Amino acid sequence: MLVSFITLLRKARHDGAAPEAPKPVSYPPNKAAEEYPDVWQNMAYIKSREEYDVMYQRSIKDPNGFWRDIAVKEYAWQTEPHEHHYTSNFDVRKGKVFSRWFRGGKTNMCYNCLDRHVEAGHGGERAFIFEGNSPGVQAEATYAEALSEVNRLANWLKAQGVRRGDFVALYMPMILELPYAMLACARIGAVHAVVFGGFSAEALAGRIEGCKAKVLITCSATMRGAKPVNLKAIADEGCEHAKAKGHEVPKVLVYHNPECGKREDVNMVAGRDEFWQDAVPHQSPQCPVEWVDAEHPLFLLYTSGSTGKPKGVVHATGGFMVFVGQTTKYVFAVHPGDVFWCTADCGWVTGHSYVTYGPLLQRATSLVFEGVPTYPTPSRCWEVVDKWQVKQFYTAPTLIRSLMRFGDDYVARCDRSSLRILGSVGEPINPEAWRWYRDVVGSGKCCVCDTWFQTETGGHMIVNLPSAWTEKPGSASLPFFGVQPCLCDEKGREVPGVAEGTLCIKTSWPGAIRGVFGDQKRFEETYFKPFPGHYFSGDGARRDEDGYYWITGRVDDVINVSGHRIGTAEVESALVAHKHVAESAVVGYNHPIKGQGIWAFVTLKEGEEYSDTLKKELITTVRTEIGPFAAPDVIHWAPGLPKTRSGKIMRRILRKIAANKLDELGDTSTLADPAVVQVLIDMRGK
Ligand code: 6R9
Repeated sequence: MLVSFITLLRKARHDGAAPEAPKPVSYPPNKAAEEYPDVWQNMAYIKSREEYDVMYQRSIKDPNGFWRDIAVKEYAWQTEPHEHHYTSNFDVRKGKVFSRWFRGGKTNMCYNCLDRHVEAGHGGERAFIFEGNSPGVQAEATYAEALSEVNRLANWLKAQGVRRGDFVALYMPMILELPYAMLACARIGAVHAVVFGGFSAEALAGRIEGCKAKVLITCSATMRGAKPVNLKAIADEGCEHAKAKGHEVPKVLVYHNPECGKREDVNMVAGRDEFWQDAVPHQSPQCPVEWVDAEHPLFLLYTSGSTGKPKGVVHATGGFMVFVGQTTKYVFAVHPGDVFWCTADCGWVTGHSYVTYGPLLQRATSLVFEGVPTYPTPSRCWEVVDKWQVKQFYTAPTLIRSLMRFGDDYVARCDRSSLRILGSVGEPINPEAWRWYRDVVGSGKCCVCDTWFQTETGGHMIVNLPSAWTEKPGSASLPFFGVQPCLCDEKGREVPGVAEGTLCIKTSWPGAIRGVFGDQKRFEETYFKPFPGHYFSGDGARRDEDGYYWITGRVDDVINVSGHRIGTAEVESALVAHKHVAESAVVGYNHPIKGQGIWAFVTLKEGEEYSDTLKKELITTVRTEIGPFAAPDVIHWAPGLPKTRSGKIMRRILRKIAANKLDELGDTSTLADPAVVQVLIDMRGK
């Protein structure tokens, strides 16, 4: 009786003109709110999944209004964006693919990061903390100080003839001058192209030549732990190679790093090179802001795909600014004055979004760390956390696993009570690392926020908002506002509900890639042709009964064993679940019967010994964690894994070792430690 009455009522509402309000869905009780009371009560902007739902629904039903309201309320514009500012096309079949946000708006990223706060009376608050490679080397900069330094550099750049739309290449270590240089470019409308300090001269040359950089800003040298890296020598070689490719950099600005040798010893090219310390301090600390259209490019960042040479991903000022500011705010529950530490290098997108821009947009204090996490001891990160009272700590699973190897004592000896949010990014986080991160690093009192995004997405796409819902270890959970993910099958059809497929995005979001530099065709072919109508992420994912997304890894890393598709990340996670395993990397190799077999490289924890019994145990672990079909065919002991300086495992190399194609290893010079390759080769068959 009651039921039919409700049905009638609903029918009546449907028949009427007034649109029905979305029915609130109730979810299971949120344990995260109880477990992290301080985050939930005092920090979180979104306190429940219901609250998220309301905001999320509006963000996808009315992206134009949702983002405009935020943009106008929370950011400074010289001219506000039009009422209808958003247009896009993600469907190659309908013509050119593009995204445009905040059309009609004129703004400036640097103004929003610095001037805005200084003008509002917050110039005395800390914008940056610098922690050097050696403990004791440190610096702090207020918003007013950062602004003066940025302005001086901006004036120097202008004096070199750098104008709106010109490219400036940055090849720097993690010192404050790197974010300053990014901000100085943004201030005058120049486009920065940061090249990670771990790249070789050849790679640097390709990028300098690719964007025809008018200026290169670099540094004399840097220390990584006990190891000096002579950046200037690599930069010089890079400039030589770029010249050979047809582009000569007219001007090179060199920051003399006082921690690494005397300035007399730095090789300077007459007429081309100038020391930052000689050139910049003489400039005026005032520099007018160059207002740019919202779609004006903010930066170019090269990223590697599964094929071909690296692509220059282009991001636009307005959209990137609004999106990165909002993800920082909601995902890390950032408030003005919070000390926020993202360990990523500014040479990667995470450093762009969450070292330089995001924290400043939220008037937080961004910590810039030049060193490495194990120097002088594996306690370093937690000592830095205590010293500066870091509230949000954001890193990659690889760092967590590498510190896990050293045991809990290095963590336990530090206080860490300032921590509230522990972020994770870069790869799927295996539940073992997740638990160690939450329970040991965070003493069970911090939210772990897994954040899935890409160079191409600018900012977080799938995230767990802290304490808004219960975390599941290994799942990045739900889409950020305005992001519409979907899973597609191999025919390009969307699969609904609980499902697995290729992760695609249905519509544009403000931080979306605007193009591949100078190559619209490659842009469309890479991202929009594989699944027409969608942005193709290159990742596989699973959606569970609560709508949570579980990233399974790059689709190019999927192994097909006897018709079973197995995510390498799944097997790795299973292996790492074994108590003696520190880390593992799994690749496929040709198998005469199964099509592909599973080859697992396994790094043991300190002090554990290789044995055939342990190999059997590991195989049993995978059999029980996933199923017999996923059992590795080969366990290959790996004292170390070949990783890029950003911590990504170079599976290409592992595949060649597994396939015994040792003459096809390719370039190993960009590895953090190229020597591991020979060690792995020697361990083959052991
Ligand atoms: C931010 C960044 C992007 C690729 C991406 C995916 C992997 C990043 C992840 C993650 C699982 C996460 N990835 N975050 N996988 N969970 N939280 O790393 O950008 O260097 O462009 O790499 O990294 O495979 O496709 P980028």
